[in-house]
Amino acid sequence: MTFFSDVSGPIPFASAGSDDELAYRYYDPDRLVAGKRMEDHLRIGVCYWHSFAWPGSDIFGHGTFDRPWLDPSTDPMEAAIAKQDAAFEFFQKLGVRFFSFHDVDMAPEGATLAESRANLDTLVERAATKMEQTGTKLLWGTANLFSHPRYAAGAATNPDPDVFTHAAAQVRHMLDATLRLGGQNYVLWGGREGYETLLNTRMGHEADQLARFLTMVAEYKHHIGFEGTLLLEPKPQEPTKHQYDYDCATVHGFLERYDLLDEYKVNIEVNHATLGGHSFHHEVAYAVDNGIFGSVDANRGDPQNGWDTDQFPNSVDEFVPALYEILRGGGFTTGGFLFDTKLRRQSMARSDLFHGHIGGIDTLARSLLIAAKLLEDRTLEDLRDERYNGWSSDRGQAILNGDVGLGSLADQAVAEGLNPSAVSGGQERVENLVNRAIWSTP
Ligand code: XLS
Ligand code: NI
Ligand code: NI
Repeated sequence: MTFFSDVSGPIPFASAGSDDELAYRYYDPDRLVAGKRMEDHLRIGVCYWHSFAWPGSDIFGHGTFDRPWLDPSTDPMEAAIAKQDAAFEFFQKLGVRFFSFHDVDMAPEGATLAESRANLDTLVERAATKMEQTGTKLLWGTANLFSHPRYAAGAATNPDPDVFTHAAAQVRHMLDATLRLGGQNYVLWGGREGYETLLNTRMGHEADQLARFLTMVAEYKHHIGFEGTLLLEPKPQEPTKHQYDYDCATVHGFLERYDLLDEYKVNIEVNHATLGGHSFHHEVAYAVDNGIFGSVDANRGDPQNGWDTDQFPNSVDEFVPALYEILRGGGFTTGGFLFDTKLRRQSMARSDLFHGHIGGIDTLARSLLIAAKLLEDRTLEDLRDERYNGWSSDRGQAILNGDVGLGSLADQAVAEGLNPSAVSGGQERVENLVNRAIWSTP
């Protein structure tokens, strides 16, 4: 059965002047950017959950979307098969290489863990065939440890070790499934790993539990020979009032504390960065500079409200600086840009899924071109080099290498009558340089 018959696909690349709405203006997979194909830079993926498993419901209202595969009167396995067909038809027509899913997005939960496992195995085998036929790849797999009521008080951080054990079963199975499908990463987003009130919470105990869980996951990964990257996805809150994986710096500190830095990197979501009071640029720069950058969930929030609206990215201004840091760090290895994006509830037509993705992908493609130019021209690097130049002096090196202590350094300052003058940070100038690169890149 065909679900997107209005769109023939694959979505073509058209020139910037074309008025075809179902075409890319900047995303040209084979175009070389800084010596690498655009497709290999961006590694675009579509998410199964918001795009195919969600009917457009919100906390005040029912689903609005035209998604025949979600018809509740259909047998759950048949519905899951139709959903998979719709998803793969969409991936192919959109012309992107990757996708991601949670266990429960792909297959219905059974009455027992064994039944859920059997359902998932059936759908995973079917996905494997489709992936082979279409050349689609799995960017990452993950387990949903937040929707079922048993996880209301957390999965790994639940006060009940039986819930921890249930979560372990789900993750073991999804790691097996991710390995089976040649997944490039495995993600853990701890939506309920946090607290609603500290009055009933042992925070230290929960941190130890989480660390044990993550250690077990890493050991199991090696045990089965999964070579993908394990990724934690920071988010400050929502659905819990406070999530332990608050932001990149918090996750980094946690990994260091529990000796897990070699095993995990981060999956940064744009809208989670802004929810945490940071910019996306900040989170990426932090991760790159601290060697934990892994992958990105590309979406955006709405500045007018404070939650995870997961809208399709449409701001080149927001993505250029982040893409710049990603390129500066050498680009993605196993990661990519996953469209963890939701249509608005009023965007009911199936074709809206294409419009959302096409606009978002073009935003990334154009941002990539601009960021690559900024890096190539050394616009920011020259400026930064100059700004930190003093640190290559004898004094700078002696400080950094630990050759000098506070006392002798202070003695030098006094003996020299040191009185350094302040230098302009030139923020407006550098902002103009970035804007000029944005405006002048065709
Ligand atoms: C929710 C998260 C979630 C993860 C996958 O806010 O973004 O969608 O990416 O569990
Ligand atoms: Ni996400
Ligand atoms: Ni999110």
